[in-house]
Amino acid sequence: ARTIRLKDYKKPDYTIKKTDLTIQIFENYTQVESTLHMHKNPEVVGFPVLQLNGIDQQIQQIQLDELVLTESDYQYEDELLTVQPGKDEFVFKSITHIKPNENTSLEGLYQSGTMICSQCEAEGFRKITFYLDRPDVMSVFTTRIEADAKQYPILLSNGNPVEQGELAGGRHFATWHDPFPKPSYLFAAVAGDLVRHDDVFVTQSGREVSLRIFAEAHNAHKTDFALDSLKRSMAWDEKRYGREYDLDIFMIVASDFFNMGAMENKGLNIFNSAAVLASPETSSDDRFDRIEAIVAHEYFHNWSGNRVTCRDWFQLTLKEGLTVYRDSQFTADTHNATVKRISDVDMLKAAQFSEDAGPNAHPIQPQEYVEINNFYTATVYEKGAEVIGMIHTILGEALFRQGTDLYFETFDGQAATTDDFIGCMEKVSGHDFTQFKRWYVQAGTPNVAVEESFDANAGQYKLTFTQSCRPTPNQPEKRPFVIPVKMALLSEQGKELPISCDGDFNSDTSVLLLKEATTVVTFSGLNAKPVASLFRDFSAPVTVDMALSDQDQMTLATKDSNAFNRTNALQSVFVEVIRKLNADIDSAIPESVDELIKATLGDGSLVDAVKAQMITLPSFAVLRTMFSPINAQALAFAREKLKRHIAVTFAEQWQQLANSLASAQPYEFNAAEAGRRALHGTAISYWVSSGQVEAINFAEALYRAAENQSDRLNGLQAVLSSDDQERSEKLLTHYYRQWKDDTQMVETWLALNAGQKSFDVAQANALMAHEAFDLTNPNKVRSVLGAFASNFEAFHAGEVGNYQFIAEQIVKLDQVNPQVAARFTKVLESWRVFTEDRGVPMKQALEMIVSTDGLSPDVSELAMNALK
Ligand code: B3K
Ligand code: ZN
Repeated sequence: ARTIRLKDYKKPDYTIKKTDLTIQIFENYTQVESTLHMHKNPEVVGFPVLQLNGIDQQIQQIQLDELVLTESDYQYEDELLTVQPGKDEFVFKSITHIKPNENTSLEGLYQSGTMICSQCEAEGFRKITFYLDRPDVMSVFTTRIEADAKQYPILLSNGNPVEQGELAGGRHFATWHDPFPKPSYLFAAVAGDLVRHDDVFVTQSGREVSLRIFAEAHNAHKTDFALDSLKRSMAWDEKRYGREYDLDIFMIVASDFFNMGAMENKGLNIFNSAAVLASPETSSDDRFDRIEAIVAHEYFHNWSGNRVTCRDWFQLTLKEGLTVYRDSQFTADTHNATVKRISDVDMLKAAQFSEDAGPNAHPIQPQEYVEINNFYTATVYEKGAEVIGMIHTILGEALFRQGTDLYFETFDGQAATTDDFIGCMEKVSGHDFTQFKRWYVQAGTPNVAVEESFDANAGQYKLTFTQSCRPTPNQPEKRPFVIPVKMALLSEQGKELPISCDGDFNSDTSVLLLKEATTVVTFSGLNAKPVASLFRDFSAPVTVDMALSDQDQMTLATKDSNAFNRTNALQSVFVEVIRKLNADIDSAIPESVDELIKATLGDGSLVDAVKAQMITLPSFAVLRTMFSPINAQALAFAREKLKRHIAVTFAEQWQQLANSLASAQPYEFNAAEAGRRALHGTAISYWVSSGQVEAINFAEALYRAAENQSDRLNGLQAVLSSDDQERSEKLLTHYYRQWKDDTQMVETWLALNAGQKSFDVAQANALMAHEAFDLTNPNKVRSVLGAFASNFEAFHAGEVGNYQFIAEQIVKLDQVNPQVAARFTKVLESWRVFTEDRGVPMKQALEMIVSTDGLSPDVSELAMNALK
């Protein structure tokens, strides 16, 4: 496999002004006829050969203008078709056959249940037809689809419908035209027997947009929430970013077989059914949250991604970082900004910090890749969004908005770069982002060590910030980052004090900028040592080391007016206790833990959702990024011991909350209600963990009486986390019986099984042999293997044979679906951080993978890097 490098980027020799496709779907194959109106780039001298990408194309005919080429006139090898046009302007035509029903990679055109659908990003279009399959080639598409009218009554593609009609032999056709030039990765086609749900959105300028969601019959009753989320997203983007929708139709199709969450194809989004279908009976609050965010994300791509797209795949974060940032603002505006920030940062720490610390670490703008699909990562997405967020933090809302306005205006209809985006921010603000841009090219999570000192006589408080960043692959040394520190100085009572200092501090935004390896800032006019509340709202994606007195820590954890920082301070106390228990399981649990829980539960100013986030112990996914080496079993025992301590100490309160937070009202999804249920679930979980029989009876009763999925899971998960194996099994059997005909509920059932503390290889094999399982369905695979691998107590603290098992599954899955298989190799990459008892078998499992013949570039790139 070849390595692609950013520094080798070259404009294309040819472009495609117009693309006309005729896709004829037959029983065992599909014929694709493609007519490309091509131009030579005027800057190019002579007549270079034309090389089109194409994978698994069975050539029927190749034509240049009127001339049908014979086999000696073209070459098709190594996924490239080479011809010699010898003209400035010409029409290239190809007729090829492809096999969607044999395409298990779910990239290109493939069969999903009863329908045929497409997934092209990043490089799937070349599996549909020969093309210049790169994002800087933008073309106007007209697509005609022909298929059996009974089997595929619905035929969809991008843009507007222009014609439809009947054909001989029970067949029919539909033609779609998309007036907006787009790269091939945004192409989509769907054929199926689908149920359609309609709605209407009137844009700010008064245009009516027809909204349509399509799903197979078994999923069709769950589309209301997505339609509603879509309308709210459309209104929000107008208000917050001035972005209006451009076509007359916006369509969403739900597919049961999908590699990721969803895809922003122009005017025709295709969604993983798990990321779009919701109902109170079958979707928990978390699921509602996620669906709303993904619908918004894909919709927002219409501007940040489609109208302005990426020049090349090294610019991926240009659209993904920005769009994640936009969807998180949408969620924050719609529900509760603090709750959203806490959960985003939690997810960043869990998924991105570990990536940044591992052998596949890369900057948000990678400099090279073998398989681009491996770079749709937490780094490019979530850290990319943090980088956009830092720009917002530095400039403030007004200038940031001017910058995005300028960006959308200037680059509309173009394929842009991250430099183009930053250039707009510089232009509107006059701020120099040269040094800031290091965030784009340097990998790794910076650490900021902070030291404080107070001079009582002078009334001066001094902070010394020292930043560093550990080496990452190919980057042994880093230059200092620009780090925005949103901050306050607090009195012991938690009151914010006025700031006067000699640092690069903006008093409008309360942001201090660090630019050097070491920055010393002196704050004056203080009568007593203040308590520093630094990196408020997580103003930079860094780790912070600061030794705080117990008293200051308590002030922050109970009184900080910034709820994010208050939560963070409280969680740090838990981490330190777990650290001690990890070193010595018999060490005493300090009283501060009890004081903090008490203070938090008794604080009437906190909303339920934040309370729940505050008192829930840090997940293993977050904890593991803070330990080196990780002794899996010691860490599991340590966390469990702290959990039991809190459970037992406050058993009475948990019982009381379990009762008082119960509600018989019909389900409503909103911030307050979801928050109530989150705190309810947390209380039940602690109560059950206290070991009281009443608690587990309560949880079972809640499960049985539940009329919505959130209550059901609050009860069921508490039972599953108990030691009562028999009861757990009984309830899981009951659940499956009741819901075995509901796709999303079955996926959840698989994940609940694989999420049990006692889950092991024998059970994994049994689950994969179950009628509910299907190796060709990514949701099912993720529900079993994904849930097992992220179940720290079972996977890492359980049998070491788990590593060999997952390696075998990766090798097997790689033959079916390389993209999904590659995701699982990441489970093993952190072998160096574990103590030898786990580290060695993890490494051996990777070696087994690497020694397998015929691996995909997807899996081999990640597995080989992990061993380097
Ligand atoms: N842009 C797609 C992701 C494509 C992944 C290709 N392997 C969905 C999204 O980020 O919105
Ligand atoms: Zn995206």
